[in-house]
Amino acid sequence: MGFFNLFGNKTDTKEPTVFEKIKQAVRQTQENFTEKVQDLVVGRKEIDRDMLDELEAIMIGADIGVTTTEEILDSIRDQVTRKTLEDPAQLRSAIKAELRKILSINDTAPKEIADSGPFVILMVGVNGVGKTTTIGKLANRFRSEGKSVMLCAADTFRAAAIEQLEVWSTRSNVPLIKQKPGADPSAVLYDGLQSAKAKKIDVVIVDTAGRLHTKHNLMSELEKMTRIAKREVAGAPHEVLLVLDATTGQNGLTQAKEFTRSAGVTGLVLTKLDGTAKGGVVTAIARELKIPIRFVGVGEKIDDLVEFSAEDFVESLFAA
Ligand SMILES: Nc1nc2c(ncn2[C@@H]2O[C@H](COP(=O)(O)OP(=O)(O)OP(=O)(O)O)[C@@H](O)[C@H]2O)c(=O)[nH]1
Ligand SMILES: [Mg+2]
Repeated sequence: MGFFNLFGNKTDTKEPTVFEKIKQAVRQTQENFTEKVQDLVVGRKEIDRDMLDELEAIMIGADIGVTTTEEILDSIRDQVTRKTLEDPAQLRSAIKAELRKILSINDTAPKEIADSGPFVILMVGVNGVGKTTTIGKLANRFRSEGKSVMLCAADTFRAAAIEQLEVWSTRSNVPLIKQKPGADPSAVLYDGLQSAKAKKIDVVIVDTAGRLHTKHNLMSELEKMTRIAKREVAGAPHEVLLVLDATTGQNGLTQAKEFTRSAGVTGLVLTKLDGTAKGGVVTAIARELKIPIRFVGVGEKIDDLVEFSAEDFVESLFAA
């Protein structure tokens, strides 16, 4: 990272940089997308219709989504017609520019954590997407930035959910507020917020259930929790982060639309980017939901969470 020791050698920090982490996580997507684009243009003299048809198939295969793919191809066809794009070797950079444009729409900075009263983050999403893991990673991140953090076990539907959060609370060394399995999630949230206010905690991260008896129950529970948070802490919930599993591709979009309706989602976390060859879904999600992607999960370990940046994502996808 630019630190040099007394002898002028670069100090050997084994920690991968944020960029290296994303690059590693998109390796499968790179094979499935960027390398195929490269194979498509190599040795070709002109951009023709066949080439663009093949490009379309590659993009859809990388889960960029039909609508988003069409939008990108329209722009590329237009550039070809106007002869501003003729050389197949330039196709890569044209695609890169299009992806960057789409992804930057939502590239807004996360909300500032103010000094006054707890900053409340509600984590929502269907079961198994990585909510609890992401909470642990976020807790660790905020704590290492010098913030005091508290976790709130409002997924009371499964006994194991509370235990899993407890493991992450120990691992990230932050306190946890919990009740018995089956307790009213809103009551746990209420407790958590009282305790956080009394202890002047900076950030409260709330785990919620991914599944209840019915989808309707789940959504009305989230609405109720949002109301409680609003009543107990001014401006809360400051962030409602919807966690989406990148490996489920376009299904995530359907889930996201439902949560957005009921839970007032303010940001997205896309997990398991490291486990998919279809990382193009990031683009489809950014374009269709118009909600900022805050973080991406790039592995199962505590520091496998990076802040999302359109620039880094696109660069890593096209990096050698
Ligand atoms: N490879 C990889 N695995 C991840 C990532 N994030 C979470 N996981 C794994 O996904 C699985 C589910 O994660 P959880 O955090 O338990 O998911 P959850 O949303 O809390 O699930 P429920 O509590 O059942 O609703 C675990 O095995 C995690 O290790 C990631 O970024 N990359
Ligand atoms: Mg969980």
